[in-house]
Amino acid sequence: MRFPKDFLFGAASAAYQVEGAWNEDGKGVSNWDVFSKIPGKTFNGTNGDVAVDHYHRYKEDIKLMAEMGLESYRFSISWPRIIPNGDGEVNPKGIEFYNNVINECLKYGIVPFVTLYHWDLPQVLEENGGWTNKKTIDAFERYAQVCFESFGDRVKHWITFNEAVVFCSLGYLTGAHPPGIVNDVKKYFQATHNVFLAHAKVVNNYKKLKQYGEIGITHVFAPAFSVDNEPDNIFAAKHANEYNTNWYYDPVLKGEYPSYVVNQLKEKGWLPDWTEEELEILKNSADKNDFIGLNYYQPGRVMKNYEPVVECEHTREKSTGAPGNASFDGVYKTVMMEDKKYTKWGWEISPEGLLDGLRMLKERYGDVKIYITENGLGDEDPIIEGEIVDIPRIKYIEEHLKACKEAIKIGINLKGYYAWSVIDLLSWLNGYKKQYGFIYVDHNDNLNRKKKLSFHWYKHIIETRGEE
Ligand code: BGP
Repeated sequence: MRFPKDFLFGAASAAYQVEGAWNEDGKGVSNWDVFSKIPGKTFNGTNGDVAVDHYHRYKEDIKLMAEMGLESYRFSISWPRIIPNGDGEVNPKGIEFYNNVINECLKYGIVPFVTLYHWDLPQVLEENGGWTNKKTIDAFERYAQVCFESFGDRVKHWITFNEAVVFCSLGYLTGAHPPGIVNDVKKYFQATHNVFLAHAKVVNNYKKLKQYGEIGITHVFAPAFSVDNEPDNIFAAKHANEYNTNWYYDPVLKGEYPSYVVNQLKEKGWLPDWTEEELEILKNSADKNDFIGLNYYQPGRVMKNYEPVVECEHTREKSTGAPGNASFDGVYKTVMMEDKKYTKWGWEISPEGLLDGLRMLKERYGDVKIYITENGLGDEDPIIEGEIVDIPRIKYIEEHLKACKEAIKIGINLKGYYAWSVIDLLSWLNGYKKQYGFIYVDHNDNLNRKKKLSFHWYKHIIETRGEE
């Protein structure tokens, strides 16, 4: 079987992780510009001030993407580059930069797939409460509108937010992302609600513009599975799915919150402040979503947590995504299992988990259109005689594409696959050592680009549409 003609083969990046030029051409300061300079917050103090200098090298990078035969490039717009202080003046140089990127993609027939928010919030808004402040929703609406009006004639695929679960939980529960707040459960849930509301409003606004493109949101997709058949552990996995999947997917796709979680939040005093009118907005916008984007790296292997809930010490290492942590409410914990395979950073490699998870989604949300908006292997790539021989990455993506094919065969409405990442870039908490790209960046030699083995392999996959 070949992948259907309308299935998009893509690869992704995010502004803060590739652009650099953090204070050039009128760009405002982002929360990450500030946070990454606080000692101990990032790996060895790495930050995105220069990143891989995509801001100055986008032409060279997009040319390489074209050479690879990439059909679509998922990238994000930096909000503070467009509106430096969050809700004030628009920066013409910022508009110009993304016009250039978009036009460069189109020149080669590469479809731009644009994320509006991949975590770099204007610092001024962060200081005013960030996503816990409802004023941020208004500012986001305006920023999105500026983007639609400036680029919507050429951009036909929009993602509002990338991975709300990550920036909200790491921002307000573990403190590993800005604003670096620890164990504030009330704020965590408030931030999630505000994000869903901002998403719903922006979807409504987009539809009113009649630009005839598509819009959706990208969520982490980490379906939880019980480690065994023990009822306690099965319950723990259900609980994890309620909090990490249903809480995020239901308000978007069903327009309402899962009652299991709502009831518990009520009891514990963690329910976000919301109005009837806001809940109505969620309800009315649900069927306007054109797709859901899934970032799939690994499933969760879950068991009941028998240890008492203690205020645990939060470290950067504990927030980097490897299993082994108790949930914030102490109900379950994620564990590593002997019979599973893991990356060097402890992330499980499980193409089966993707397929099983997609089945779960279909059961709950029906035939919603799906893009895999991120999937890939973080590795320290082997260099042999000057060549980057990233065979483990090829194997990883090959297996996950196989799972995608299976999914299509069983009737999942899957329309595209975006490898993370198109080029080596900054990992938020792991610096530059954790590589994901098809294109290598030499940090010892002027950030020069070099094609990895996977570059040629992915080109072949795209050319043959994955025929085996
Ligand atoms: C996702 C983010 C990406 C990217 C990826 C890999 O959560 O959307 O921006 O960072 O994970 O993560 P890491 O760099 O931690 O390995």
